[in-house]
Amino acid sequence: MAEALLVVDPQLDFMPGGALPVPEGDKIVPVVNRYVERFREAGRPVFASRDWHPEVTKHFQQYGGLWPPHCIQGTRGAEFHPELDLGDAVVVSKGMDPERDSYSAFDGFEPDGTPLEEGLRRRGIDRLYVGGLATDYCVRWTVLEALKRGLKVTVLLDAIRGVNLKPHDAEEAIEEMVRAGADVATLERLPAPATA
Ligand code: VGL
Ligand code: ZN
Repeated sequence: MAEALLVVDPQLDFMPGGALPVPEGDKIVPVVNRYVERFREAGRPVFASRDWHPEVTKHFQQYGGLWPPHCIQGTRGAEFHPELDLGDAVVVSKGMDPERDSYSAFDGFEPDGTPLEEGLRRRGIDRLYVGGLATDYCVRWTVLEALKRGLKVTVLLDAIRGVNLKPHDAEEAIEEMVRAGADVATLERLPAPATA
C-alpha cells in the first residue's frame, strides 16, 4: 500500500485579497511546494482539490448559505495560487452541486469523473498526507471523511491555516481530527514517504 499528498483548495479566493480570505492562507504556498517536491521525489502521487462552485448555490449567503460568493468556476479566484508548483497533480473538483453545501474533497471528482475515494483505491493509496485551506472547513471535513472510509491520515500542521469565524475554530478542528485518529507531522518531522 502507499501514500499520497492531498492539498486542499489552495485557491486565490482563500488567500489574502481573495473573496473568502483565510488569514495567512498564502503562507502555506512555499511549504506546500516543499511537500510536493518530497512526494514527487519519492514517486508518490499528489492530489489537489479545488472548490469549484456554480454562480448560484445554497453554499452562498444570497441563497441561504454561510459564505460570500467564492471559487466560481472559471474565475481568477478559483485558480490555484500562481506560485504553487503542483506539477502533474490530480485535480479533484468539488462543490459543483447547487443544492448541496459540502466541504469534503471526498465529494469531489477527478477530471474523468472518478470519485476521489475510488481514485485513491485504484492507486493502492492507504494513507493521505493532508495540507491546505481551510483547517476548520474543507481540511477538517476531508480528514474526517478519509478516516471514516478507513484511510490513514497525517495532517500537515505547517501547511494548513484556518478561517476562525470563531477564534479557536482551527485549534479545535485539529484536536477533533486527532481524536478521530489522525496523525500530525511537519516538514521537519515527516516520516519518509515509502516508495512503492
Ligand atoms: C471552504 C468555506 C467555504 C474551504 C470552502 O475550502 O475550506 N471554506 N468553501
Ligand atoms: Zn466553498
